[in-house]
Amino acid sequence: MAQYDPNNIFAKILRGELPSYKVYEDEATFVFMDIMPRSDGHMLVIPKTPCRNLLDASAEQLAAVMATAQKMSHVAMRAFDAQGVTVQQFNEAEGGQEVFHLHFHILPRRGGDTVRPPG
Ligand code: IU
Repeated sequence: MAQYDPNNIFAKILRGELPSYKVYEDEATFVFMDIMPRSDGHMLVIPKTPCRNLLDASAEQLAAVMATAQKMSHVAMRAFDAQGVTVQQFNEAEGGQEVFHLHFHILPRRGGDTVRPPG
């Protein structure tokens, strides 16, 4: 597996070098709106520390990111008026990953909708 690239887009967002629409942050995680939403209210949850994907994540990073993913699922239900939530995560290009900083997609769902495919 390739090394973590500190100049990936999400690392630049974390450093404030690129703008993002921030939803939430705590000491270990950061949440922002996906720039190409695949459902209304599509959010991305990322750790603040370097991590390429699930394959190199530490137990601490996973615990923090999953706790925030649960919080954001409640946000999706309440603030984005969802009736359900899809959580997605991709690893390496062959697994569908495009940005190589660990992230979980939080996709608010409503009756009869379809999540648009990535890309
Ligand atoms: P993936 O899980 O690596 O396939 O998805 C990357 C996501 O990052 C994708 O949904 C993009 O729309 C999103 N994104 C973004 O929110 N802001 C950006 O500047 C870039 C990608 I580049």
